[in-house]
Amino acid sequence: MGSSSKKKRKRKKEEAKKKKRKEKKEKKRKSPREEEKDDELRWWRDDPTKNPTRDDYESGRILRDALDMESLSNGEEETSSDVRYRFMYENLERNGGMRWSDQEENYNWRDCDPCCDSEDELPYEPEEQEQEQEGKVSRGQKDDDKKEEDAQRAGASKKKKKRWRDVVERVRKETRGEKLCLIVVDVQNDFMRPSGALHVPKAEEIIEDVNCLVDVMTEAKDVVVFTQDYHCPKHASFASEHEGKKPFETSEDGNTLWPDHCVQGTEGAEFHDAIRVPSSAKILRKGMRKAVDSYSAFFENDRKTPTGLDQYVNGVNKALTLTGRSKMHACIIVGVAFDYCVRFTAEDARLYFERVVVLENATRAVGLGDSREAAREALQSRGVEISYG
Ligand code: VGL
Ligand code: ZN
Repeated sequence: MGSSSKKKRKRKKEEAKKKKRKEKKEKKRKSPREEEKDDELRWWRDDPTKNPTRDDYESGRILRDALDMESLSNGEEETSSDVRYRFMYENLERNGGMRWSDQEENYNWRDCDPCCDSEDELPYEPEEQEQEQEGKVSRGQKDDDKKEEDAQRAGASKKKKKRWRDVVERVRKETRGEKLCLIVVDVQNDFMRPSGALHVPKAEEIIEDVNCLVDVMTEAKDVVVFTQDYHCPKHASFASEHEGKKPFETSEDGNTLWPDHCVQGTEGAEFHDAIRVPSSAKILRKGMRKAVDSYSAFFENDRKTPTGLDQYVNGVNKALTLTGRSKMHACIIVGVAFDYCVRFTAEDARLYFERVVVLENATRAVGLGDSREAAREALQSRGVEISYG
């Protein structure tokens, strides 16, 4: 008797547990509202106007929408690179620059975002820094010659830094004191070292200038981007992949062929040791796709595959605007090579920045044929400023 009633109780308990589990499961199932939401998403996914096709991208419709330039459109048959160039030209002609919504015309970004945490760290006190320098030299004289030499070198580099700071601050002043963007192009061993696979003549001379600029702009909390040419082995831009072709000749389809360079994982692809890459910098790798080269930091050489830098710039701008600051309107570009990656990066940068300034003495050119002059002309015609620091 006792044991059967025990069994009964046990069974009842188990049934109750089962019921509870079932109820829990049912609760887990989607609520009517959630199912409705799912339906909405299904509808969104199936709606051809909301779900862009490959053709939408290639025809430039997506880009046009993204750039909010419907009014400039005059036909769906344009390719996205046509659209981009027309966008650039029309804006340059009509407005003498890009069109941006400027609610915060006189907004000074530094008013609400000091570039240093403490007052005495402010990098905008050039006179005080000179005085400090003089002090150091006199102490060096008292000690020994070596110290004096060190101090002199430090003095020269401080002067250099001041010179570059003046350039940066002039650009900042002319763009209402906003946050700026610095793009340092491809300062990697293969381009910078005389022993590098694709040494750009005299590239090593720009190291100190690039470091000064990076320091100045990092201290001012500007946005600093380093690009890194980062090819897979057997990349289509390598002459070695084209039978009978030598480096610096052109391929069957008219592309310049290069020695094997900046191969992923090799020392040649690393940034030059003497270049200071701050931890806060954005590193943007490009040229990873085997079949397509990427000179520009914004779009690959097919002129329609974005590298992601456009999204980064847009994201920073969105964050700035959401926090009540003005977005970036000016971009400074340095690095190598002036006639290739710097040139195409600067041309494309005009899509995102009202002002693009290439500081030519912090760049060096490969110099194939008239590539340097061609680059200068192309930059000038696209409204890129070539300046010196
Ligand atoms: C570059 C040629 C090939 C450059 C990169 O950084 O300018 N040039 N790959
Ligand atoms: Zn390359």
